[in-house]
Amino acid sequence: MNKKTDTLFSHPMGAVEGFTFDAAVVSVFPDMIQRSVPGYSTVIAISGVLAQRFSQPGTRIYDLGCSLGASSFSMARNAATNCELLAVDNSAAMLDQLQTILAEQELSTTVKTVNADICDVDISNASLVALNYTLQFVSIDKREALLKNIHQGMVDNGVLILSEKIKFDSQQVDELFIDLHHDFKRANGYSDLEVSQKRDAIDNVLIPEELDAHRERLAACGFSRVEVWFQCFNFASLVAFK
Ligand code: GEK
Repeated sequence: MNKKTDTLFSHPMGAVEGFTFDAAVVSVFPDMIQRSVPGYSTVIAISGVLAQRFSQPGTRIYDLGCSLGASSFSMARNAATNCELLAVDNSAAMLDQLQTILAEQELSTTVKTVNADICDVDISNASLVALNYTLQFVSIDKREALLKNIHQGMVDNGVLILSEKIKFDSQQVDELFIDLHHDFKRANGYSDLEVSQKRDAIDNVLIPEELDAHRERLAACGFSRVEVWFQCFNFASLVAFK
């Protein structure tokens, strides 16, 4: 996979524009997400472990907000027989690059790309759905309808993986984890300027919520059980069972 170094925010930008998943971001995306999201590799690898356990033969797996397909490939390589994986993203630039990467893969699971808003996608016959760092980009008022749609499109014993940046009810803890996240980015080679300009760009684009808000919404959408299986600072991953 493309590993060009992310230097998009390394020069002073004056007014920083809102972050979008355009061609410039796509060209550095694997490096950007790896150096910016604590636990990213773990979440990708464990998505495959969860696929091995919970995907069911002859069903669909959805990767909603697939970007360059890291979660898709991890799940596809570990899926039950005759699964079809739908990799959905509304960034045409991401999906163009994903098609190129897909063409180089040999997979026994069929992977189809879908250029659409995840809020408009028809979900059916799904045994496994991944929302790895994507729900955070959907406006809060649309999140419940999306999760209800996912729940109703799942087969019995369907599983949702939900990975998100989160916030905390204690301001002290919230500030500490934001600081530690920024320390993590600096430890991965980002400068103070890059950290601060990226923060400005992502503000109002990525809206984190508290874990309790996720738990309550998932329960309201019909999921019978929700567990946090991973957390590092202000990034967490949950599994929700139909
Ligand atoms: C991974 N899951 O590597 N509809 C469709 N796609 C969307 C929407 C939407 N409404 N909003 C955002 N996206 C991936 C990483 S990245 C996370 C996911 C990050 C897409 C957006 O275009 C981008 O590709 C992805 O969600 C978020 O496992 O960059 O922090």
